[in-house]
Amino acid sequence: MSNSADSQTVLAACPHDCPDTCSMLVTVENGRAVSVRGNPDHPFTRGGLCVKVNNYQDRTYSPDRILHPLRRTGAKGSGSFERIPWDEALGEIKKRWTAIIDEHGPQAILPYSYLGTEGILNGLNVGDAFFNKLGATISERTFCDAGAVTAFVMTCGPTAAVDPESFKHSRYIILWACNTISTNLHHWPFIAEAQANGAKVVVIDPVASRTAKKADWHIAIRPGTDAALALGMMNVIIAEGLVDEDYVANYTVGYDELKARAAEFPPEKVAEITGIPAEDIVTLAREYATTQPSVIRMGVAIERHAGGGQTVRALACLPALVGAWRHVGGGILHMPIWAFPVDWGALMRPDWIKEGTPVINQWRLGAALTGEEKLATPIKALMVYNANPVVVVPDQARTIEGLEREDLFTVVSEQFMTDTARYADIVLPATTQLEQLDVMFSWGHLYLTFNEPAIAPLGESVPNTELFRRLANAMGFNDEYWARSDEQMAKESLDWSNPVLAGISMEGLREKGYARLAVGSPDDFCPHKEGNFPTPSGKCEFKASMAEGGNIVLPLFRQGSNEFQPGDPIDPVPNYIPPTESPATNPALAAKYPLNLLSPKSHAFLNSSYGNLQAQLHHAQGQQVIIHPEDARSRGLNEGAMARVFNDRGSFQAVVKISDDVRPGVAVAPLGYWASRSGGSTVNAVNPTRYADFGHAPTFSDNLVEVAAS
Ligand SMILES: Nc1nc2c(c(=O)[nH]1)N[C@H]1C(S)=C(S)[C@@H](COP(=O)(O)OP(=O)(O)OC[C@H]3O[C@@H](n4cnc5c(=O)[nH]c(N)nc54)[C@H](O)[C@@H]3O)O[C@H]1N2
Ligand SMILES: Nc1nc2c(c(=O)[nH]1)N[C@H]1C(S)=C(S)[C@@H](COP(=O)(O)OP(=O)(O)OC[C@H]3O[C@@H](n4cnc5c(=O)[nH]c(N)nc54)[C@H](O)[C@@H]3O)O[C@H]1N2
Ligand SMILES: [Mo]
Repeated sequence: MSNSADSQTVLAACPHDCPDTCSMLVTVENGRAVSVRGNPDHPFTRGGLCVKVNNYQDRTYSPDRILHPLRRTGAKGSGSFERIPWDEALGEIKKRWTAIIDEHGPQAILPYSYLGTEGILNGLNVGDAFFNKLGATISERTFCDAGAVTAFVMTCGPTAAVDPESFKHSRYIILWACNTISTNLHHWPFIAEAQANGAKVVVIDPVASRTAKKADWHIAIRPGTDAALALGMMNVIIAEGLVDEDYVANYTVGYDELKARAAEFPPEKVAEITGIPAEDIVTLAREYATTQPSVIRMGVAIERHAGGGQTVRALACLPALVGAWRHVGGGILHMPIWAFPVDWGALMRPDWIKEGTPVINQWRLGAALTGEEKLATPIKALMVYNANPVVVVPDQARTIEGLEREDLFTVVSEQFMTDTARYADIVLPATTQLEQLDVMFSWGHLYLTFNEPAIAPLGESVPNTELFRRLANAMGFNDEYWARSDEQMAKESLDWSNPVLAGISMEGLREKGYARLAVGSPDDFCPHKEGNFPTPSGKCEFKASMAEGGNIVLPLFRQGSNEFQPGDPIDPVPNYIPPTESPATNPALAAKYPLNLLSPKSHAFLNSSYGNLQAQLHHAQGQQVIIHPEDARSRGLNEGAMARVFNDRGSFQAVVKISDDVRPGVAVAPLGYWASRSGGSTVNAVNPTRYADFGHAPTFSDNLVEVAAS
């Protein structure tokens, strides 16, 4: 898109790890990006951006950007660096890595990355081929949805399931552990349209979130008890004859087993577990079953406790039981990623992984660096890109302790001097989305989006693709893989033989900025009207055949392996696994630490990104902890006071906010504040590193603390 000689509009895509993947228009004047706005033509973005991204050019041009390679000059963590040329940085990395490989082997090198940018080229898998070639230890990335994905695939198979745009046809919408208005904003207009047409919107959340406040009914559940609620709904649906018998007979397996399990969860018992009155459970079940099309939108937050996997299993069984899949706008929406024909294997090259390469999970970073985790080869070098582990990983104090190790050689590729980058020996400058080319899939809608670079890279910053080309060259790798341009990589990242790309070409995608996958329209997309679930049985599996092998971590999260984890047997029929840390399951712990701490996403940050930028900090202020008036009163805490939030794992300081938006017994400390700006620690100082039941998912919500005046 070009307008005049000195003003152009460039078609871009929001880079963030967010379901919305917005189509953006960047105005460039005389080579400078002066503004960004949402693309009004895009059916999901509809012209709007969010409070995080609507000034994205200020992120790009921030005076705090890292624009040159840096070498540490002060103590680790001090933030003292000097500028060095790229050649010198690469030379030093090569020298240190080579010495470490000679002495300890390549497994002493640990890559660490996530989704700082979500692009297919520069995102999750950008460094995998390089580290596989090097023979480095594998970093298992299960930050987000790894348990839910496993559970969903076990039940319904890898299916896009429901078009989020089809929600305009829904009559009963349950937003379950999902704060749409903060975390999936562009889905809201479709929900609001249904609501305006008479649909009932129900939000199930321990907190009266921004979204809950717009709902017709907010059900304030006790954290981590959602599987009991789903089984209780099934109990009522079965007892009252509201099952779609025909759908169940033709398109599901394991109904008898599910029926027996649901019988264990009568409403009175579920009321005790969940804190929801029994009559509300009955009403919810009846309305959900009989108001078709009914649809459930699960948030990622649903998986963050001991039984997160089984919870998603239970939720994913509900639509088949009531036949919601028969209707456009009926079913359950998880992540439509399965619709995108990305050739992940071609990007990550699992064929280069050497037999027996060790795997370290992201949660275990502190343990791995401090020696608590017993490793055959100790970690001597760490490379972080697309991630800010000091802020986003539990056991924050131990992560920092590990990063402080004098003998650890740390390289960080970043846009900003984050809490993690401060501990680097070498920092490498990364471009922002306005300076790089990428193709985006989405985990919240059915459009591919193209990101055209709007401006040349600032300073000496490079896209991640180029970073790994330079590292490969420094290490003497001369495979074809690194000879490809970004354009060529973009083309080769998609499987063009897949019918969902019918009528789409790379040229067309670039010209328009986005393309809807050829999966039908939001008015007729109804893939499971007659079953057709891509599971081993072809049916919705109430009793999961995949469970027989045990637990799995899918290859996207743990490259090259979708093996079942031996010794990790799981119940093939959805069940309720109580939280590990709750008054009901651990009264002794609850006596010491009575509050269940949640750390949801901040409205103004994107995970840890923007925790340093003024416009967003203005909205989010400092690290806060929100508690119920009764809990504040009994602790003598006043609004605005500083408090210490703590348990045996650690502590952080936060400003007290008192609100009956949270249930008594629940506290909320949003994620994203930087430790270096918050007295040295933030919410992940107190969070557990325990895995949930499926997919090595996190257990952030399964977390007891105490709050005291400080
Ligand atoms: N307590 C608690 N912890 C959590 C969560 C929670 O809810 N509660 N949520 C978890 C979840 S769901 C997630 S997804 C993770 C997110 O964890 P992360 O992915 O680590 O978080 P982000 O802040 O999105 O991105 C990390 C960094 O990537 C950098 N970056 C952006 N683009 C680029 C690029 O192009 N190149 C390079 N080299 N760097 C770039 C950004 O500047 C940023 O500092 O956090 C997890 N941690
Ligand atoms: N503004 C903003 N948007 C984002 C992000 C961001 O950081 N900021 N991050 C992006 C990423 S990586 C992700 S994964 C998504 C996550 O988006 P969501 O899935 O919406 O996740 P959260 O905001 O962590 O939590 C959503 C709601 O779940 C509730 N909750 C917590 N525990 C439980 C529970 O046990 N049961 C129930 N029923 N509810 C519970 C919380 O109170 C919260 O209101 O957001 C994406 N979008
Ligand atoms: Mo996430």
